[in-house]
Amino acid sequence: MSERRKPRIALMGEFSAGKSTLSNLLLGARPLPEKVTATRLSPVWMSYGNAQPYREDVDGHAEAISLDHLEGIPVEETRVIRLFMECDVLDVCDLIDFPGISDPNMSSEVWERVLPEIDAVIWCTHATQAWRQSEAAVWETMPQSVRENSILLITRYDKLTTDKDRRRVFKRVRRETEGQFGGTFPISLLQALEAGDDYEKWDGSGAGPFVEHLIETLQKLSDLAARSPEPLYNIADGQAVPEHVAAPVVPRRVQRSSDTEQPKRVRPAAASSNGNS
Ligand SMILES: Nc1nc2c(ncn2[C@@H]2O[C@H](COP(=O)(O)OP(=O)(O)OP(=O)(O)O)[C@@H](O)[C@H]2O)c(=O)[nH]1
Ligand SMILES: [Mg+2]
Repeated sequence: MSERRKPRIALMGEFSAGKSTLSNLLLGARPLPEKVTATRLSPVWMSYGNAQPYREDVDGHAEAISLDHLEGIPVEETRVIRLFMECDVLDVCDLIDFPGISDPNMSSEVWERVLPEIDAVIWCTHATQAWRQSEAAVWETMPQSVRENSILLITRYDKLTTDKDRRRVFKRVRRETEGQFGGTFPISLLQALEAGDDYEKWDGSGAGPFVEHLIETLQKLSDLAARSPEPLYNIADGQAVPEHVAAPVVPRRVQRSSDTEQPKRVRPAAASSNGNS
């Protein structure tokens, strides 16, 4: 019997908005070598486990890859790069780190073809140029089932130096995205990453309320994912997620106890090391 499906969260936004920094924060680890930040990559799909990394090409063929030679992976022909790690957050969801949405060196097809796999998005928008027309245009195409379970992060908030600026940006973004996200949070991802055990720094980064909201969202999404074999992206507007999907009939004596286990709560490493609940 197949395992209960985990919700799949896409990390999306313009290039350099902080998607990969956010994935490092959530994982409590840096999955890819540092130099990779300069490399254009296909979407990187991260799941719990210790399997070897591989790329899946557009025809569905899998091929082992080496993390030391990511620059050699053909972007247009690679649908996803699959990575496996034993991190707490991946116990409750899969994370898919997308390339920037309007990268002139990459066809949008590279990430558009992965959208049907997703349930929800954490969208990173760069505070100093928050919620550009190009971002709004992509977000408009998302089904409501995805939008209402998604989170908007206004990243690089430390780059706004005055309170007045911070209030102005937050208010404008909230107004322009009203009803289009489940929650909006300003954050400095760098400060959150650097916080370690420094509770004040963690709190000051804005990470606390975001992580709390994320935990709630993941609990709701785990439930939805268990009921819907189809990712939420494929649930058309106005169509309800099935209230109840009949469980396959498994004779009692062969049922594993783990089939009925509740999903664990997510504990991002940075959050737990701060005693932040
Ligand atoms: N000051 C500041 N810098 C940040 C913040 N978040 C990310 N950065 C920096 O911004 C740069 C880009 O961040 P990434 O996480 O690589 O951005 P990305 O969205 O993954 O970028 P692409 O994958 O190239 O589209 C890195 O040098 C980060 O250290 C933040 O909140 N504050
Ligand atoms: Mg990135």
